[in-house]
Amino acid sequence: MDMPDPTLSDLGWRASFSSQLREDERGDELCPARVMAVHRGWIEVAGSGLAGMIPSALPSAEGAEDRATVGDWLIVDRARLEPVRILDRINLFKRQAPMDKRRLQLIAANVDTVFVVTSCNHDFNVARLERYLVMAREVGVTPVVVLTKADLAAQPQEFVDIARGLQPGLQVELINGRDPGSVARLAPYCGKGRTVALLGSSGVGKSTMINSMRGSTDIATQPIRENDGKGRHTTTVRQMHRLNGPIDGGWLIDTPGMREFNLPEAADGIAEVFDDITAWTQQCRFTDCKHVSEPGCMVQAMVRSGTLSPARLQRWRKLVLEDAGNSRNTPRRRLGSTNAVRRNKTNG
Ligand SMILES: Nc1nc2c(ncn2[C@@H]2O[C@H](COP(=O)(O)OP(=O)(O)O)[C@@H](O)[C@H]2O)c(=O)[nH]1
Ligand SMILES: [Mg+2]
Ligand SMILES: [Zn+2]
Repeated sequence: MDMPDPTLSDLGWRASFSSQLREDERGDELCPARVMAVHRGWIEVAGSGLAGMIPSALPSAEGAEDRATVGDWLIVDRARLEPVRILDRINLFKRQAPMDKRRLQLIAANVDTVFVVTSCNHDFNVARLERYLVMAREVGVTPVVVLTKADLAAQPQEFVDIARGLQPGLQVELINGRDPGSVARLAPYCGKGRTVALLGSSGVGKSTMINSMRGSTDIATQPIRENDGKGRHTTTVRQMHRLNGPIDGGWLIDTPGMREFNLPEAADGIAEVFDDITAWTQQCRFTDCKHVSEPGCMVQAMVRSGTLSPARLQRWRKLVLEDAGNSRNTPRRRLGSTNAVRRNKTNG
């Protein structure tokens, strides 16, 4: 199907990138281009009058984040077809590599909204949902919970109610990913130049909803294994999918199925997703309160009064402990901010 090449603003170009350009980066030799897809050793880029594959290696790649990932804006040398530098990102999704926890894997950059996708069946898991929400908040991107397979659940509204209850104001959308009429409700999150990343386990229906949103069938979907409801991983290359069909304008980024992932650093995200508990920890009598059985523990008081469920406290504790463990391996940001031990008590 023929479609006009996207303009820079179609691609998501905005003032915060413009302001980073030097005089010589607006011309014929050097120009901005967005990373559309990442392959082994190669990246696909698109800019004004520029579209194609270039090598992914950057001249000054020192840190773990100095690699191009999907959604990045690069300065590209038009004649040599080589990347010159990465423009400062608005945000960056990353995770610890599954095989090697010390290695960082970059997932997507410059994302406007993240769809946290889960289905109205056995994949639905509050703890996992919260981990994805922590990830989105940590990165600073607004999450929207998308519940798929509404058509398969007897009482889909029950899933919606549980998801809505996770955080005040959390946006939750219920869809049948196979039905274009149903996915149309996601259009307000898309639109010209907007980038949406999809996070969620394999098999929840990410590729299916992308196909329906685009009015295409070209993204491989995979039937889930009947016995355990878990999907196999079909998404290998990470790429931006252009919306210019039923939903017109914007980009979707599918991510690898992340049934298991470790948050590299998550203190801020945890504090946001569990802002109620975080606030209570500030009111405990002791600054190093472990919130177990200390006198004057506000968190335990909230459990006793029925305001905080023990299960939610448990999920919070698990994430905080995990983050403390991860932060030890990440020298750059050793100190989490969710932990009351580190609070400077100035009042009371
Ligand atoms: N009934 C129903 N099936 C769906 C829905 N969304 C996805 N599926 C099916 O679930 C399976 C996994 O979907 P897929 O898009 O490959 O999941 P992904 O791994 O998240 O990309 C496929 O067989 C889809 O047809 C939905 O909303 N309703
Ligand atoms: Mg998929
Ligand atoms: Zn306490």
